[in-house]
Amino acid sequence: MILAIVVNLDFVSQPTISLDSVEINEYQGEKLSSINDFRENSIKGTQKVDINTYHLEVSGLVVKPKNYTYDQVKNFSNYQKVVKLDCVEGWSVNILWEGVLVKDILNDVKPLPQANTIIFYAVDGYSTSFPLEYVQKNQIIMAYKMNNATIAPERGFPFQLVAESKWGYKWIKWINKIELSDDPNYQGYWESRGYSNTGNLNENFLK
Ligand SMILES: Nc1nc2c(c(=O)[nH]1)N[C@H]1C(S)=C(S)[C@@H](COP(=O)(O)O)O[C@H]1N2
Ligand SMILES: [Mo]
Repeated sequence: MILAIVVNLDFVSQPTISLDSVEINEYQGEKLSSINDFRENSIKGTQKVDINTYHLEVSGLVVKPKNYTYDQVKNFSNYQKVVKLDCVEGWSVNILWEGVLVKDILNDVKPLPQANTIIFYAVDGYSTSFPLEYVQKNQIIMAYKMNNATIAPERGFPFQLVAESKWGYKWIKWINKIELSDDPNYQGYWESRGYSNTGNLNENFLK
């Protein structure tokens, strides 16, 4: 009898498990592209990241280098906005992104005064960099959701950078490391193959 009561209480106190939302196609009256409208042209194809062993390393010229789990990254304040990604190949996608601000992560690790460049690395060996100012003066998001749904493995799970005002090759997927550096001439994967380092949308992407 007592046992039955204990089992009952146990049942009542089960925590609520929130399930992931499905993709939406409109946000505040604005039509969104589908997450299937992207073209898959990643340098090594889809990367499968095991979230149980995943860490985001934030290191280099910082006071407190850190390793974050997926949940620890998601625990920073969450932001969402609609931004269009333009690939140099001529296609584009308008997506509702949700994620954390890169500058909130930086406030946690505290860049040293001589840091002037931020380099992002991904599990496929891809990398790209920006002047530190770009992420400090703008609301640059590292996204874990697209159109309300968790980013799919082929789209960059766990994180894709929403590099607004920059060409698609700056929107690094499968991010696993952020490095603060004093080398403004660092060249990422496509940048070292002839693409401009600034990658500004209003400029030619070829150097
Ligand atoms: N890690 C990684 N990130 C990447 C790439 C890549 O090959 N590897 N390709 C870039 C390019 S060229 C574009 S246009 C966008 C497009 O995203 P998609 O590959 O999901 O279409 O991702 C960018 N991020
Ligand atoms: Mo691209």
